[in-house]
Amino acid sequence: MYQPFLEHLRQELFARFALEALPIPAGLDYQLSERGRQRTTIQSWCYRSAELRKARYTYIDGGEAAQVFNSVIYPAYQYDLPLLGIDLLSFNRKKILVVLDFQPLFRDEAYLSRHIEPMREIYERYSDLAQPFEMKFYDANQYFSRYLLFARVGDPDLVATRVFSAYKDYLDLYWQMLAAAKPLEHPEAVQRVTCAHRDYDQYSAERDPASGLFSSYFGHEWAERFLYEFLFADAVPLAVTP
Ligand code: BLA
Repeated sequence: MYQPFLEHLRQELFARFALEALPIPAGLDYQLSERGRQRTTIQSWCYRSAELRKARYTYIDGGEAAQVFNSVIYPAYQYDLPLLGIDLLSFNRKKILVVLDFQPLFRDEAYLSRHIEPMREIYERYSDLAQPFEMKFYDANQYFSRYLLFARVGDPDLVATRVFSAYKDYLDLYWQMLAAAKPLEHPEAVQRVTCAHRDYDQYSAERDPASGLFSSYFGHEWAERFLYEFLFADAVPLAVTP
């Protein structure tokens, strides 16, 4: 269902950046789960370039039962740009959730007007995809912007049309902003961004709503490794779980 989204991101990344593959720990790059008759695969890719310190994406293919495309793009530390966050989910072609955002590293007005305000025009064109749900897992005021697209899509046909179009527009804007970004000059400023990336990973690893889903398909141990060694590799597990 979301393969065209993956393919579009892949093409954009390869066309715009001199990518180098980043290694994914053994066993985390691909996994197969067989529960009854349902085969579910999870596959991930990860790259870096001069402008991007980490660009990762993951596809879960469980046939009709589960289609998930998830990605985070982390710019190099010398850019204080938001992270590009993508989470597209479909379960049984019925529960379809799309989330797309430029995830702010800081929340001061100067930062938001520089890095988040540019999203506004696109956001307003896709207001049907910005639905006012309460977040259950995350705090909407941390690492999410006011121009977040967050929608439950009732009609699966809208994914290939409306959602894909919004996705392409947000990505285009993100590449534009990255191309125009000026590298930070002061080491302290770069250090502040580095810490913000790490805090984002820690926060995200601890709250990831997919943790239960990974465990149910691939086991608890695999799920923990996937979260802390791949998805949010700068996070440290807080407690040792039995
Ligand atoms: C929600 N994301 C979810 C849910 C799942 C995932 C299972 C819960 C859906 C539900 O039952 O309501 C799935 N999350 C994943 C997967 C990965 C993951 C498969 O990290 C990794 C492969 N989530 C992100 C990113 C964003 C994001 C980058 O990983 C930013 C755009 C957003 N996901 C996001 C939000 C929700 C969500 C806002 C709703 C959570 C809530 O209600 O608090």
